[in-house]
Amino acid sequence: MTNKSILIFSILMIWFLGAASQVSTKKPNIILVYIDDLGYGDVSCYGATAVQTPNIDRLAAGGLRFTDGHCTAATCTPSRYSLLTGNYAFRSKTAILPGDAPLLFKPGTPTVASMLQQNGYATGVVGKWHLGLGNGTIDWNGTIAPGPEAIGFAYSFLIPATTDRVPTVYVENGKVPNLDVNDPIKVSYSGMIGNEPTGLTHPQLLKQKADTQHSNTIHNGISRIGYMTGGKSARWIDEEMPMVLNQKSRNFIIQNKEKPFFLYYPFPNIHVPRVPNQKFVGSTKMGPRGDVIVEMDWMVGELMTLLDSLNLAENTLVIFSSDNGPVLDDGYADFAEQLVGTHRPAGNYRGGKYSAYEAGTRVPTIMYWKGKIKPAVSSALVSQIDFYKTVAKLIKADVKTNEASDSENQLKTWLGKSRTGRTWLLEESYTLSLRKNNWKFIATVEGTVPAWFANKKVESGLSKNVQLYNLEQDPAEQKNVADLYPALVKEFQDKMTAIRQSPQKKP
Ligand code: NG6
Ligand code: CA
Repeated sequence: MTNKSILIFSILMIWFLGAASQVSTKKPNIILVYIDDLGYGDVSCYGATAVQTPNIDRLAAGGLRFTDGHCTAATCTPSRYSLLTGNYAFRSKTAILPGDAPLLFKPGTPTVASMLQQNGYATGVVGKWHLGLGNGTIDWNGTIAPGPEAIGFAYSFLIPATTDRVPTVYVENGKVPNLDVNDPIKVSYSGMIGNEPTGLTHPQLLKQKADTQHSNTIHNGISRIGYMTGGKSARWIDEEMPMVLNQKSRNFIIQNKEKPFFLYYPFPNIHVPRVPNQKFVGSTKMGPRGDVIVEMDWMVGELMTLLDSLNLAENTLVIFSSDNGPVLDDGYADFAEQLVGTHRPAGNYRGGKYSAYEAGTRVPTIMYWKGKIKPAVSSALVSQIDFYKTVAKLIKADVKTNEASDSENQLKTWLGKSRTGRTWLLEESYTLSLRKNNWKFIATVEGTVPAWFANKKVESGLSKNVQLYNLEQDPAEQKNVADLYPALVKEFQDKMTAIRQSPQKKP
C-alpha cells in the first residue's frame, strides 16, 4: 500500500470504529442480580459487620444505594411475578408455588423480558425461576414448555423452583441437561413415589436436619419438599451451583456482548438449604447462612470482573436487589439462629420474610452504571414494581395502556437525577401494607395464613386491628399510632381501596 492509501485506510478505520462504538452505546445492557431472601442488614454496605461483602460494597460505593428500596412482596413468587409484569401479585392471588406448578403467565403476557426482546435485546434468565413451568403435567424427560421463552426470555438456565423443592435438576431451554433416558425423572407433590430415602425414613443420611415439610426425598444429603425419583445423572450438586451459574451467566454475556442484552440473574443464595461451596465454608462465624452471603458476594465479584474485562461496564446498568426480607429458620437446622450473634439481618427494621412489617420488603437496592450513575445514597421511596416502566423509559420503548398497570416510570430517581420517589408504595405479604413518606399503614388480615406459621418465630405483622407507624420516630414499628391519627388512617384506607379496586392511573 502507498502512504496515501494507508492514510485513507486509517481514516476509514477510525471512522468505522467510532461509528461502531456509537451504535453499541445506544442501548444499555441491563443485568438484574436478584438475591433470594437477602435482608436489609445482610451486606456490609448496609451496616453488617459480622459478614463482609466487598464486591457488593464496591457496587454501592460506585453507584446509587437506596435506603428505602423495596421488593413488591415478602415472599418469592409474588415478588418475581410483580417484578416481571409490573402488576401487583395480589390481583391474581399469586402465592408461593410448589415445584411442579404450571407456568404462572399466559404465554405472551407482556413482561420486562418480552418488552426488551421486542426492542432488539438478547434476553436470558440464569438462576432460580419459581414461576411455574408447563401446562399442568410436566414431563421432566421431554420438552418442558411453556416456560421462560413464552414470556420473552430467549435463553434460560433454571433451577425450576427453589433449591429446597424437587426436582433437583437444572432446566436449560426447556430440557433437563445430562439426563439418562434409562433413568427418567418422576416428581410428586401429592405423596411418596418410588423408594428413595426421605428425611423421615433415613435421617442418618442428612447433612442438615429439617422440619417435616422439608423431609421428603433426600438428594445430596439434603431432604427437600416433594418427592422425586430418577434423573440421577442430571441432579445438581448444591455446593457447585455458584460455579455452574457463574459459567452459564458468563457464557450468555460473552455470546451476546455485541448486542444489547438483558440478563435476569436470580441467585439461589441465600435461600435454604444453605450449603456453601468448600471455598466459603467458615468464612464467617455465623455458619452456613453467613458463608452463603460471602459466596453470593463472590458471584457478584465474578460478574463485575467479567463486565470490566469485556469493557461492558460503561454500557451496562447493573441492578442489585433481593426478592424478600431475611429469615433465619426457614426449615433446616443450619444453626442460623444460634450463630447469628449481634448480626442484624433486617438492620433496624422489624420482621423479615413473610412479614407485613418493613423488613418484609425493604431490601438492599443498588443501581450501578459506571460513568452514568453518580455515586450517592438516596432515601427516595422506590419499588421493584417500577422496573417495567422505568426500563421502558430508559430504552425509549412504547408501553401499551394494558401493560404493567401498577408500574410507574421512576427513571430519574433510579438513575439518581431526582430524589423524589413514589408517593404511595404498596408492600404485599399475607396482608397489604402501604407507605407514604415516613408513614406506614398495615391493613387488617383477610383470608388464611399458612398453618406452619404457628410453629415458627415469624413476625408476621398480621393483626385484626389496623396499624399505623411513624417510621421517622419509630423505624422498628413498635408503637401503633392508628388511634391518634384517624384522618390519616382514613386516607390510607381510601387509597388502599382504590388500589385494590383498579390499577392506579399513571401520570
Ligand atoms: C415455604 C417453605 C420455605 C420456603 C418458602 C419459599 C415450609 C414450611 N416453608 O413454604 O422453606 O421454601 O416456602 O421461599 O415449607 S421463597 O423465598 O421462595 O418464597
Ligand atoms: Ca425469596
